Amino acid sequence: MYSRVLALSLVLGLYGCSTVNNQVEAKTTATATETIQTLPYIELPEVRQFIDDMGSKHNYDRELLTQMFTNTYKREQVITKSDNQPEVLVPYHKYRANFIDPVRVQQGVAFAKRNKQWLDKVEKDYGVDWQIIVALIGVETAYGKVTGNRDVFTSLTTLSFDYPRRGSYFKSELEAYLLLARNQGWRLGETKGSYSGALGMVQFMPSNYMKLAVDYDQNGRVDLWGSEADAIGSIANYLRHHGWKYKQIAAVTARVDKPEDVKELVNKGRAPLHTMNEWGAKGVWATTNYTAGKAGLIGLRESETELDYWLAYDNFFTIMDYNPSRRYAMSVLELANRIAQHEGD
Ligand SMILES: [Ca+2]
Repeated sequence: MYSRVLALSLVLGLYGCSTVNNQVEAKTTATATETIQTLPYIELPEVRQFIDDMGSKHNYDRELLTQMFTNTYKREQVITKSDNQPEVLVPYHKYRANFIDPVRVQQGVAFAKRNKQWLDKVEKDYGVDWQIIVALIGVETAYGKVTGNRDVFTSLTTLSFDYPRRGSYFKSELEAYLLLARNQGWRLGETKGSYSGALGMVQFMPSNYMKLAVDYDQNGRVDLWGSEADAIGSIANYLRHHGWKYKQIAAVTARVDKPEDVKELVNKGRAPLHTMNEWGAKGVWATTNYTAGKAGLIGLRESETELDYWLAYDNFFTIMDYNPSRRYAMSVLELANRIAQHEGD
């Protein structure tokens, strides 16, 4: 009995609104094993409202959506994964080990070699450094090898209607996906992506795919799964859109005289905090070639006990616009440097 009560309160917690209480009871049927039996999404009033909105706002095929939501059920794993992202949970020295290894460096060098014409062109067209683009594709999907095999419609539906913390964000991504699918002629339910609905070798969310993906090889369609040129152009377009500064340093290693004194300033905010002079006055010093502009102070765990420091410039925070994790941004930079070092090999 306990587990049924717990299950019910969990579901109530998720929907948390008296108008759907009947729905919740309908959705919750105790089985012999006291697990929750979920009904298809079409049973939820907010899903029917969503279909109506798509119809009136975008003249979207209501019958098609009704049919899709009638055959779509909550995918629990999507929620579990969204609450346990390695970007948040794993210390840097373990996190980076997933991305900075000789194989990924070598594959990055190979990717750069076979795409040299596009990478040369993209630097001129967009003013984005080639090695960052290659490293991003390397970290996101191992250069297009791991683009996700989950049906995007089910992932985005689950996150829209069963993940209240970010439900409105995912609802707008579901809307974007549906429009994108209609524009591109994709059959709903056949698009595969990550558990959060990210698409292709660059893992764009649908709204970014619509806004920022480009047909860089000019074959008449944007293909972020099959065309490395389109992936390269799209990432460059994204980074330029978010303010990438060509050939500017992204981060330098730093020494901190008294960590206690700057504790509050470590990993603070999403933009550079102080000028290098101001950092110097606080006992924070660049240990490698730096530029004079403003920087933020990044601290990441290089071992269980040790915190390493960096002074990070605008470009570092532009990478965080791609994924708002400092571990992620630092991994991309490290991988980019390694690939650039080995490019001539
Ligand atoms: Ca193309």
